[in-house]
Amino acid sequence: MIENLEELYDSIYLKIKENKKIIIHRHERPDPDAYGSQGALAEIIKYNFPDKEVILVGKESPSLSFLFSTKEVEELDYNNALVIVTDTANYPRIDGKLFSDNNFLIKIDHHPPLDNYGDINLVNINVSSCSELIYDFYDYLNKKYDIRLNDTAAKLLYVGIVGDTGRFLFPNTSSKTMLIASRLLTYNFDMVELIEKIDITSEKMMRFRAFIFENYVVYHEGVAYLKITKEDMDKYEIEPGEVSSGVNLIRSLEGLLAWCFAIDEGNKIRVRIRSKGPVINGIAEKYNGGGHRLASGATVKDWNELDDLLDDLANAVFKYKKATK
Ligand SMILES: [Mn+2]
Repeated sequence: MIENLEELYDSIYLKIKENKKIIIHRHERPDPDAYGSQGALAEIIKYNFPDKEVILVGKESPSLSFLFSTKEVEELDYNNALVIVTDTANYPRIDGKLFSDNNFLIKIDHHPPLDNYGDINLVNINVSSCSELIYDFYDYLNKKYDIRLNDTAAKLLYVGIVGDTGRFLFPNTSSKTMLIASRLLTYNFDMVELIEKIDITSEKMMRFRAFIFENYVVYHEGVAYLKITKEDMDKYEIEPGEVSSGVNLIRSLEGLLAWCFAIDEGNKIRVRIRSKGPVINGIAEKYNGGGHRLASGATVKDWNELDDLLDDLANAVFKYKKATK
């Protein structure tokens, strides 16, 4: 797949050049990388091709809407538009699907490619974030076609990388990630102010963090989980998406190797699984999910099935410990 990257960059560049109107999508419940990759790509296109119309769509997230706002669109807006989707692994998760089969669709993403819904699919799972991938794309275009990056694009890419790497702490952080971050910091934006804004936590979320620390359960040596019921979410007035954002809060627990948050969404229980070594996306796939080797999502039908999933995690942890002793 990697040897094709340059070909993919070229074909996407050609499509961008060919089209006057470009509509860029991201995934539902957007995180900093969804905002960053989507917004930066738009900035790069607008900066280098000022006569193009670039439209950003997607429901706003209250905590990230300071970065830029999106536009309400209708089906008519998609006439003769090129559609690009960033940071979105599968079709159902695309936020806003008013485009049709007539629209040429490009997927740019860094998740394992289970659903290549695009006419062109630029997927690289060896980068920290979709924002890093957008930077790689830009870097290639810069060398070949003298495409430039502006301050706003640099800021947005930085936000995306910081978000998906947990501030350069998660194992997806590579030396190349750091190099790119370093280059981005040569642009003119206030990094400190930006990170403080990203870090702002609502009071209800602060209280919910206390709930997390109070209620996680050590299931087995190296394995922990947290159950979150609808009542819990009502009590703290938080949404399932906000719960998921807390899954890394317990990662520093001594001895922990794999853990999950199980969130009761009414008709199903969504499970966010994380690991510090054992590969867990096979387990996620067994329970109607998938994802990265060390960060995946699954769905179970009830709490009993969650126990099965936890047993599988305990097994993976046991094998991992034996193999790495
Ligand atoms: Mn991402």
